Amino acid sequence: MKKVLLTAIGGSSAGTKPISTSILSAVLKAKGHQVVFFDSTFLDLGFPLDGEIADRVLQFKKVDWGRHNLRRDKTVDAKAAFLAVVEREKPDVIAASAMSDMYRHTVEFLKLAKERHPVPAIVGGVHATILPEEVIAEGCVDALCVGEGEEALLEFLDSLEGSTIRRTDIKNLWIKKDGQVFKNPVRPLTSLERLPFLDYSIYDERQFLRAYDGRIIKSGDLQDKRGCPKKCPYCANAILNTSIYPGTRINYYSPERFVEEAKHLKLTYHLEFFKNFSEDILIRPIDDFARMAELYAKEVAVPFTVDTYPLSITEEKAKLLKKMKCASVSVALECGNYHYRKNVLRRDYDNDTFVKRLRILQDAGLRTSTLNMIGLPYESRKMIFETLEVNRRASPSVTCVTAFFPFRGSPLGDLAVRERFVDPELVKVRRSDASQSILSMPQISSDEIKGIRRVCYFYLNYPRFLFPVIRLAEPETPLGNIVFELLILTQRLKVRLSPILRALGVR
Ligand code: B12
Ligand code: SF4
Repeated sequence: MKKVLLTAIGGSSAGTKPISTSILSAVLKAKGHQVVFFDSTFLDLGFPLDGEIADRVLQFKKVDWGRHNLRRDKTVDAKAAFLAVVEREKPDVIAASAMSDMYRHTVEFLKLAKERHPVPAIVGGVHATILPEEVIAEGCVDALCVGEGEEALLEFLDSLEGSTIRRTDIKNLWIKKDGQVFKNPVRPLTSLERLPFLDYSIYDERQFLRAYDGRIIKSGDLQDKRGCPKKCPYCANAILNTSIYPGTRINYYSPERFVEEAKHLKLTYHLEFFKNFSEDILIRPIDDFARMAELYAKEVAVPFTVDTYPLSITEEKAKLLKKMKCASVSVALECGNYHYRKNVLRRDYDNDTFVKRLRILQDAGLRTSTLNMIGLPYESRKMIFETLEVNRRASPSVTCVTAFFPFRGSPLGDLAVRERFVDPELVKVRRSDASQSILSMPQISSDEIKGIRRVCYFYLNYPRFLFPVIRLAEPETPLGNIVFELLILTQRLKVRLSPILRALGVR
């Protein structure tokens, strides 16, 4: 039996229990290991939480984060808190999970831990999977995991004798030993049916509190499958589906197993909501999906949000989602310019199709939200407005607009660097931030992208004749700030002013 310090350092999504740490904890405990968890979400690492960024631009209905203590605790030194855990618990191994945004913080913390308590450290998650050469080069990293980690981590623990790593041939792992790096191949996909249920017991109670439609609700995070067959060049799946798991990395839970787990989580943690992290819930073949919907409606019936791909939407599946009590479906448009979307983003559906498919969900009584990126490589102001225009037509309940971030290793991220739209060193040290771009391109500056993002709520919801006024609020100049504040004020008073605004054509 080993004591494992599992970490999630540098995350920004309050109200989320990542599937990675939930499943790794469950798997470790099922084999008799002891798990201590360190999560930095509510500690201050110098960047805002996702909800705070969304608030700046009226992305969602406002919620009172402070009332539920969903804010960072600025009175605690995050690094000291981490070291206190390390020194108190004296783990046999540190197992760190990191996406790219989290990676820099994770390494900083691991370095500190290693100075005080030199035990093996293993890193996994999407960053180590995509950029293993970079990760293994860190002095504080002894091993890393490429792809799925359940079995690999267990084998790694079994191979430890004190601080000595005995085996160097564990599939999915790159292991450093005596100055040499052993790079092992990736094993076949995990058999999901054999996994234990997700372990939420490691999380702070605040990680159960999700903001949804202006309310804070007790929510769980789960998946009915892993992976997506597509290879959009800005997404990790472009790499996962080619160099890591050639072919299609898509792995389904059976309807029975998925529903059994959802029911268990609902009852154990008294949940009233779920976020289903499936990348496309509707890709499941119809018979299987119908079976899952029937069972879920009967046994669980907890509302949930989920994502899908526009072309996966059919009337039959939309009705089944409604039957499952699905609360909201997010559908990515990404860019409103058809040629760019098809040829660069490799997403081939025209704007009419997108609007029609969204309408199918809306007609089935489902709340919809669209996902969009702005400031994409080569994108112009005109193209950004095409994106806003398609959203105006589609009229989702929520339009999420995110500034494109060039994640390293993704084909589009690497292209942005090659084209010199961004300094390669900057990409290494900056986090993605939905409200601002780090790209500066000849046709549009990062300030202009940031400005459009700041006022896009108004471009999406106010009549076109007000666009020149809205444009004045884009730059963060004294005049821009005054106009922006006035627009915000208008919005806050919208309920009261709604009869007048309606007369002016404001939605
Ligand atoms: C669910 C999800 C989220 C959730 C939960 C995040 C999380 N930490 O799991 C939420 C909504 C919070 C989220 C937020 C964001 N996400 Co997200 N998300 C996903 C998604 C769709 C599925 C991840 C998942 O749960 N997979 C299932 C689990 C089981 O797999 P896993 O996490 O990879 O973990 C396995 C292995 O990696 C490994 N492993 C993981 N950790 C460890 C640790 C050790 C020690 C070992 C041995 C193994 C190991 O074992 C695990 C089990 O097999 C992925 C898509 C994808 N293809 O991965 C994007 C993805 C991870 N997200 C991405 C992005 C960009 C974001 C955001 C920045 C979006 C935004 N602009 O707001 C934010 C960042 C938030 C933050 N910094 O905290 C990118 C990350 C790219 C990158 N290079 O980092 C991805 C890859 C999608 C994409 N577009 O490419 N996301
Ligand atoms: S459809 Fe979504 S999850 Fe699938 S590859 Fe494209 S961006 Fe990634």
